[in-house]
Amino acid sequence: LPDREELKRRVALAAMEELPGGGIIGLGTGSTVRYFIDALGAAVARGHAYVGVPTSDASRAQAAAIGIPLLADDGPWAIDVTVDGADEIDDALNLVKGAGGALTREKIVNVSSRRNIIIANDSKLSERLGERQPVPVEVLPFGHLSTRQHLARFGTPLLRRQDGDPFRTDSGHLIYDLRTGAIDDPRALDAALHQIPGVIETGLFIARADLVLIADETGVRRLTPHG
Ligand code: A5P
Repeated sequence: LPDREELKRRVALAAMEELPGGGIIGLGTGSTVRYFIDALGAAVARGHAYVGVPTSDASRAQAAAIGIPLLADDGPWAIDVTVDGADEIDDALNLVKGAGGALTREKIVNVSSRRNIIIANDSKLSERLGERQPVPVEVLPFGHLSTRQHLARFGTPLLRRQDGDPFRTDSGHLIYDLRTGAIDDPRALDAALHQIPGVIETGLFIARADLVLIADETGVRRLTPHG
């Protein structure tokens, strides 16, 4: 049986087959996308004219090290396809993202892309978002304990930590992981969270996936928003 890493590799290779022969490619973040960036680098080495837009310093460093040409962080970019991971995926292909802390850059790149492909394995599928994952919320450090009080109206906010210290995003912000339980209306929750001053972005990606590729032991399934 294929192990978890082999499933990540397979679904990343399946995403390669969805790409045009060249163009501007959004590079997501996470352990699944790492395999995709490696494969894209191999394609560049074979002569394909791909240019990347990374969603994190980690993905930028990985892509640069294997010779993928990259655009600057400022944008604007005319991205043909972005390939990214996800932490939870519902039946409507809405997503929770941000377990890696890259949610804001990921959302900016996602909405700058003509097409968005999500790669994951079947452990990420949920009937309703929030069943298994908290919603990451990126917040400004200034006044974050006040922001936290507002977040607490929607669930239990937990300040993300790393090695004992508050986790900092690539942009220097904090993350609250908001445990909500199963979310009835993810679009409404996303809108409500955006009303809180200090909230920069949420990990709820509503109707932002054009294709979801799911790896399991039997192969790679293609899920599209309209079935
Ligand atoms: C990064 O902030 C996240 O949105 C990732 O896309 C997500 O955590 C997927 O990561 P894995 O592929 O490692 O599960």
